[in-house]
Amino acid sequence: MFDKILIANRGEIALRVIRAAREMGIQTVAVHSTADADAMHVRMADESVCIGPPPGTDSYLSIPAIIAACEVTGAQAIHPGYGFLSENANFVQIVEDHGITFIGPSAAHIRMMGDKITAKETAENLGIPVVPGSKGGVPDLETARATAAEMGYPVIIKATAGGGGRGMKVAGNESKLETAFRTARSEAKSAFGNDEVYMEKYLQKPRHIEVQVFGDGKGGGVHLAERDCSLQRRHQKVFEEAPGPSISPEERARIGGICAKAIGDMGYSGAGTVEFLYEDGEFYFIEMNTRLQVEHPVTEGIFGVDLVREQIRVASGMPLSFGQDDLTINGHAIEIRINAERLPNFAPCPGKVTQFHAPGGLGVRMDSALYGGYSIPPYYDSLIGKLIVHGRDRPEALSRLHRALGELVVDGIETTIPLFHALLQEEDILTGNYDIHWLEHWLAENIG
Ligand code: MV4
Repeated sequence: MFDKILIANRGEIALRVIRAAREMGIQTVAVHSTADADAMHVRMADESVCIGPPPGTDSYLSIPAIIAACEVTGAQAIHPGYGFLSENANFVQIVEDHGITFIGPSAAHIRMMGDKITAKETAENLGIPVVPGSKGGVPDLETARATAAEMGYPVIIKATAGGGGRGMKVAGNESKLETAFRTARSEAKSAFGNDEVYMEKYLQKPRHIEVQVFGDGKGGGVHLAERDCSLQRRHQKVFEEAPGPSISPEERARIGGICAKAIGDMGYSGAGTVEFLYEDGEFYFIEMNTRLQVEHPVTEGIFGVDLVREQIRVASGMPLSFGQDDLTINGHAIEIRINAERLPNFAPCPGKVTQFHAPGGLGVRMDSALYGGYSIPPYYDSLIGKLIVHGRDRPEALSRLHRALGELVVDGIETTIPLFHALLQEEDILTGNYDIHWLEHWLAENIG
């Protein structure tokens, strides 16, 4: 096991990793920009290194600065958190070339899943059900026309180098195809420097269901059920829950088993998420994320396992602390993401937090790097905390969320807290009756 690890991140996820490491008796090194000298992750770590000026590109994304911080402090491994360098295959290669362990999958697996066509082909070859679509890339308009005619409209055009919703265009019929195709290509070119696109049948009312998986790097794989993350605004998740309220135990065992076997067969190492669209009782693979996700605590809540601890164990060559048969779901968990944003437009709203009070009590977890008197810098994303609740069933988790939300105090800045007070009054939220478009429709009718 490692003696010391470096956390190449900030905010709540840096705290999350420090906490797991400390419970394992591992020393921690925080890195920070000059804007984060007073940040909680710097205070909570055993040591810290300033790695550059405020913009992320000059600090949390600076590979030389992070490698140097490892060498200066003697950290043996790097945990990337999410975002920043967490899915950068070149970074992983450089880390390993310096004799440092990356706490995450191999550069090859990250690269494979970063290319969305290769990801889909790989998934299909491993027996995972995928969305019907083009075979590989769609090089020109004639191919696009032929592919769409064959599978039927509506279709969606996606960037091969994309993911997370950037560079997608929907065409409802043939007259819309040319514009959609050209726009998708030019947006892909400017956003990713790669204009390759592929095409899929467009699913109109799916849910976003993602399966948490873990590979031991030695051919073994397990799944930890699914999360329903359908409630999103502009491809940013807002509310996530586990297990999915629309998924039966039989469906869970089937899709989970397929994913666990695939992850083992790939020789995958560490935590991953297999993303599906779910419609009319069918799962359709869209992408795989090769990192720990923001919403991992809901999975931790229902299984009672520490996913970061398992990531560190696997990276150090140890086995997972559980097998599939040790994993049983206990109750229900919900996470809400609290952003420093002003409604109705969700405009970022950094500034000084004059008062902060985190809720507590049975089944309540608040992951946040806030403290009273902290000034939220304007350079990074606007997530300031995650409130996670657990209950014996979904209604208990919902009433606990309502109660905990009432205890939460964040003064001095605008936040998205009022959104959740409103959402918890909605019948569709209370019954779990929502799809990927529900929140955007609700916002259009109720907010601004
Ligand atoms: C789709 C789709 C419908 N049909 N693919 C958006 C993010 C990216 N990960 C995939 N996305 C979608 N892919 C097909 N074939 C609809 C979406 C989509 C979406 C997916 C998940 C959660 C929210 C979403 C909001 C709009 C569109």
